Amino acid sequence: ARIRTWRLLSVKSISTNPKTLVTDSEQVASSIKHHSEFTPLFSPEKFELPKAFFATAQSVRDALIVNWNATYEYYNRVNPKQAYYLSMEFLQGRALSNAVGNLGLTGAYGDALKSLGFELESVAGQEPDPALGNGGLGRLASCFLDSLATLNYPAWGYGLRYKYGLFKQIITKDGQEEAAEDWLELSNPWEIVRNDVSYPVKFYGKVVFGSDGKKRWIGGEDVVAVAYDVPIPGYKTKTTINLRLWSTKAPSGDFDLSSYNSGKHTEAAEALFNAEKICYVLYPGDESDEGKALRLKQQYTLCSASLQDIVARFETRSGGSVNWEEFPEKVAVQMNDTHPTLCIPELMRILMDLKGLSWEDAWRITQRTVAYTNHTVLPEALEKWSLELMEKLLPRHVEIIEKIDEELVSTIVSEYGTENPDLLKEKLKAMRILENVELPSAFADVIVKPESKPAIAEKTVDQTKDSKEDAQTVVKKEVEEEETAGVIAEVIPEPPKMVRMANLAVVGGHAVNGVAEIHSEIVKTDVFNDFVKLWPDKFQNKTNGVTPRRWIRFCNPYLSDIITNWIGTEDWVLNTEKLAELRKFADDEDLQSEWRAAKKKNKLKVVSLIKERTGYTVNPDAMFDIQIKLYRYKKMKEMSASERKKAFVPRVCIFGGKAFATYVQAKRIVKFITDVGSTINHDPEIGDLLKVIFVPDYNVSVAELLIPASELSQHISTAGMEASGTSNMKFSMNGCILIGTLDGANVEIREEVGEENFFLFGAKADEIVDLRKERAEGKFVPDPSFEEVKQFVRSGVFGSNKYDELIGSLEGNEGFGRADYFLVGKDFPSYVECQEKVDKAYRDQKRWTRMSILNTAGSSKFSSDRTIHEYAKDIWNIKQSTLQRLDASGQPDPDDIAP
Ligand code: B1H
Repeated sequence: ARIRTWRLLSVKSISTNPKTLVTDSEQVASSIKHHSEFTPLFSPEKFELPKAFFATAQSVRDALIVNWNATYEYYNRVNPKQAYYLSMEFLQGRALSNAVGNLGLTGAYGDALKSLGFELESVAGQEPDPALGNGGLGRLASCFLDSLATLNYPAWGYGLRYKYGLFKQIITKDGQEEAAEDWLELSNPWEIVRNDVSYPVKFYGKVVFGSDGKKRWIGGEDVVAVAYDVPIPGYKTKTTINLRLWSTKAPSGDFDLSSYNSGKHTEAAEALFNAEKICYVLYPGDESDEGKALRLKQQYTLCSASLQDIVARFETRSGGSVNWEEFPEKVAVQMNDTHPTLCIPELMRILMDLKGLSWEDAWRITQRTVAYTNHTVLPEALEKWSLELMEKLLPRHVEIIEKIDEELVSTIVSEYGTENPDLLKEKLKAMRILENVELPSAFADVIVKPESKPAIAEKTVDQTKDSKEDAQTVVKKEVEEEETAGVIAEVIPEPPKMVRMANLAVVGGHAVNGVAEIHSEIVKTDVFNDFVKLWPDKFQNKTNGVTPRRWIRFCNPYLSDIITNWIGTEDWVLNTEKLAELRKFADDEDLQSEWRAAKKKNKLKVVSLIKERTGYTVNPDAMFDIQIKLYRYKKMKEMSASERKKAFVPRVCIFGGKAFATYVQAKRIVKFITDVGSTINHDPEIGDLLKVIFVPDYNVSVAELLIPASELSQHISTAGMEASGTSNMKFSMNGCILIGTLDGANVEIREEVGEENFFLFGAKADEIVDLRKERAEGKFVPDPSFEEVKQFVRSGVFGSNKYDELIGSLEGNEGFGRADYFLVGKDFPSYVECQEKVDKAYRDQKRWTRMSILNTAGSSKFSSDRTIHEYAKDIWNIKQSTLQRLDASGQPDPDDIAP
């Protein structure tokens, strides 16, 4: 193989010492052997699987570092505008196959490992699956990084390096159990710790005036954030960008040696633990006050360390002359949901308190720099923080937020005037950043007097009280005291003062986007409607996407080869528009049979996975489907064996997913699915006609196996609830047909693949409000088929459990929450009818395969490359910038510039 020499133009140190990318399988093998000897993780005498993985990963990392360094130096030299994607979650998945695939070295690594006695696939299977995210939001961030690198955009990701990723899910007879996921146990071969890149992060303390008359925040607790860099290679390009993850530690000197020596070992190390625990787990439970404070510390650590780093880079790249007005021309900060909203007051603080800018200048620069992506419209999911907690933890930021709120009040007052006080009051209530907080004094008279409060509440609630009791408990207690004293009073507890992060993000950023067309419409017409009236140009849509590298090319090599053969080029991996060319072959019998054979091979892999993880044997010729079929089971039981065979297509229903540890209802569902499985899967009358499988510990690696093997996939959220969904895109791309509602990205997928290739059912988003009202008023009675299913479950077929809470939530019985809030009883009959159409379509395998091919052919829009081009152009204003490649003789190779 030709060994390509990569070098940078005009960087002397590199041109005298050309770094070569090892591309030849013999060299690869010797590099792996080298690392097996010099990577000090395992004893030298054996060379077995885990060691083979670590040695291989180290060898790939060498290549990544060469490219990472070159990319970094290139950006330093060219100084382009750079985007920074800040996210509390990155759901990266395994890196080995992806990295060698993007480097174009799959063949070389496969051969090299063979020569050493291993298969690349089993070596790659040794890698722990890093789950620094919960689901869609974190995986989106990781897909974006892949697209940014692939498309040669100057961009970095910033996140936190959690010691424990999303919990490991264990399924027992009692349902889900959680265990810590110690993904770093054997170290992480992909990260590079930068001991020279660390920043102080402060908490608590107070605000004082400095000698220059400016405000300064003196922290009461100091930690240090240290950078861990994870190289992110692009596909078929040298560009390798960076995911910088922060880990926290105590400042040196915080270990209390004298306490230690006097035997107080725990106390001596308290500061160390206090600092390190910030990055222990993703989403620490936040029911307790300590949990809430920890989560806020996490968010602030991400914002503070990242912005200090970004500001430092801006200053370095400015050379001797820093012009702060240029900051937004060199930096774009994207906030992945509201979790990094503290970026806004933090950038203000840095610019004003540390760099000496005025409020006006700092505010203009901040607004031009940051932008916000909204991922949910569910009111209960819009993040709020207690003002009291924030005042303690981040006193200077609260001052800044109060001033931003005050300016917002002023804008609202000038927009709506004071003639209609009720309207003005309503707008202030909806739009202010601070909730349940009196108006700033400048406006107190202009508008309305604050409502008078009950005497007792006013008297007893003292926000400054240093107590773990919340305001409500304090009131209750004192009322009890008063009552015993013979005083009868009705007490309305003062509502808690809160900071609404979404409102802050909308006000402080220059762009706000939703993640699918329908979602962005709801954002505009509903959640942030009042802000749209003030700033219509801020609001945009950026329909999500997924990377076609991980989600088809690498996870589905069988299908990828077929696509490449029929289209005649592998370009589709970069230019997904080319997938549309498959349309003209959709009825071709040869393509159809190849297509089915590929699906079958993928299904066989899942048969093994299911056997290994659950013990169940499933039939690879049954339809692989994701969702429960209770009704189906009941109907089957009512029929004779021959009727059953005629009436139903055999299906394997596969479930995966994790319930947040404190989300009781979700846990009930997990338990229910596994109970249903243990009844149905052992029912001799049913046999292969229906199997219900819950695959434990669902993660990116499991998804990479399930998605290519799936034939039908269910995306059945009540319309208006799911912002976008991204697995729907992955399924469709892999030739799986969706059954779903008109919700999230389903709407656009259906448009792209054609309505005849999508199974649609259910109420539409704009009907939901009225339907809920009707449902609550008892005006519509759920369909009898739905009643039947509920009765069936209650009859005890799935064990002694009656699932009262679960079924109750569908009825709104007392104590079981909102009456069928998700309108399952309404959508159910149209769902059942739609499932009959699915069976009919599946019986005609030619028609089904055609639908499947047309799904892949219509998935072009859902590449995250398209999404990233849109962010780059409409929000970040960054340009593709490709590192020049040199040919072997060191000359610039004009034909060799990445796309
Ligand atoms: C999405 C979240 C989310 N929306 C809060 N919101 C979290 C909110 O633990 N938290 O604090 C965690 C996650 N995640 C998802 O984002 C949407 O539900 C999907 O529809 C969407 O596809 C995905 C990516 O945009």
